[in-house]
Amino acid sequence: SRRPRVAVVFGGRSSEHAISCVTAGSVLAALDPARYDVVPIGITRDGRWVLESAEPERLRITAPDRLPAVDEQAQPVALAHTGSATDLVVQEAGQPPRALGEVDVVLPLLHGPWGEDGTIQGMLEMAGVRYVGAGVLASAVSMDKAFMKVVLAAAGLPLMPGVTVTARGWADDEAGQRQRVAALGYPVFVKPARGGSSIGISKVRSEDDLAPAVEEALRHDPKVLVEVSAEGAREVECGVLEVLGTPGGGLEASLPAEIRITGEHDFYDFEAKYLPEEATELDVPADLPDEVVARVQELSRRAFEAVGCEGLARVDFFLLPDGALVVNELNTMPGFTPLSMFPRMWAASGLDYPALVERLVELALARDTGLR
Ligand code: G1L
Repeated sequence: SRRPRVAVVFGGRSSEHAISCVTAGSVLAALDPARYDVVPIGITRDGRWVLESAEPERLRITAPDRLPAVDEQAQPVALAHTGSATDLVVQEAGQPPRALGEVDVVLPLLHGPWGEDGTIQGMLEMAGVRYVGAGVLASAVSMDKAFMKVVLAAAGLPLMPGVTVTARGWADDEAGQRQRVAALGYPVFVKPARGGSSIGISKVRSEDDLAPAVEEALRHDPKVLVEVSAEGAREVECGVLEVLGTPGGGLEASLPAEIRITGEHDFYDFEAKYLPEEATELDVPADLPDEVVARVQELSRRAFEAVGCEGLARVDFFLLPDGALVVNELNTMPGFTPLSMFPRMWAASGLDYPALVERLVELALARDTGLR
């Protein structure tokens, strides 16, 4: 039987275009060509799909001022129905369209709008193509911090108290919104509801500083989440993977890791996240008592289930000074280079990077599309 054809889709119309390219470079290098027929597909910054070179070398970062990007000159490619199957079709200038063959599974390495939010998942559902990771609803829910909290709260998971403020609500009744926030108690974090990285987030210590923080966050999203700050908390993360061949059953949780913020950073902000050596210390696995590890793993599986994730998720926690654990957020598309938390937590748990990628592909291949 032929090797499954795996399309790795990356780049995209996102501020994290380069990160997606670097991630694709790692994933492409990890996929065994003897097992899989790997097809790299780039999405340019303006949203065009192109057939990328099979050479992952060019996606590496060679210098800080030379970030990789999808090749704008590469040939256009499309997913198209050709009778019974969904094929990849390349369009060379002045040539008739050329079919590359049926796609068995897509690995969508895309961040933010048009990728992580359920849009590409919906496109693939309609085309009847299997893909790695969360489906439409779970992707969309976990992209929106306000909806994520509603879903996690309804499942009884412990969370920091918070309120949402919309652009309309703020314009119509700023005083009312200030009261809702004051009822939480300061300090609070003000965050745009959507958007992957920490852009637009600020910490507010008193009511005097609330308005500029809300207005800044509203510049990024018409919906803003205001949450009580987890003062003095430790930040702990945990990876969850579905177990192949145990429908309705198995979810495996990794050993947790801890992010220790060193230096000046108040929280795991944009700078700290992308300058890890300077601002943060990553403990993989985290130095935690067995009983705390067990609680983190149990809450991680419950959060995965509450959001209706598939394949994988990373669940982030605060461990409060009184010992309570609260869920901060759930990520269906976590950082995914070999140096990122999710792969490192699994490596510490006995699953190395190539084995992790293979497990995700095999989970996706085992899915039922309902179409064949
Ligand atoms: F396909 C998976 F496994 F579901 C998957 C997809 C995307 C895992 C991790 C990611 N992450 C990313 O694409 C990114 C956060 C690197 C995008 Cl910038």
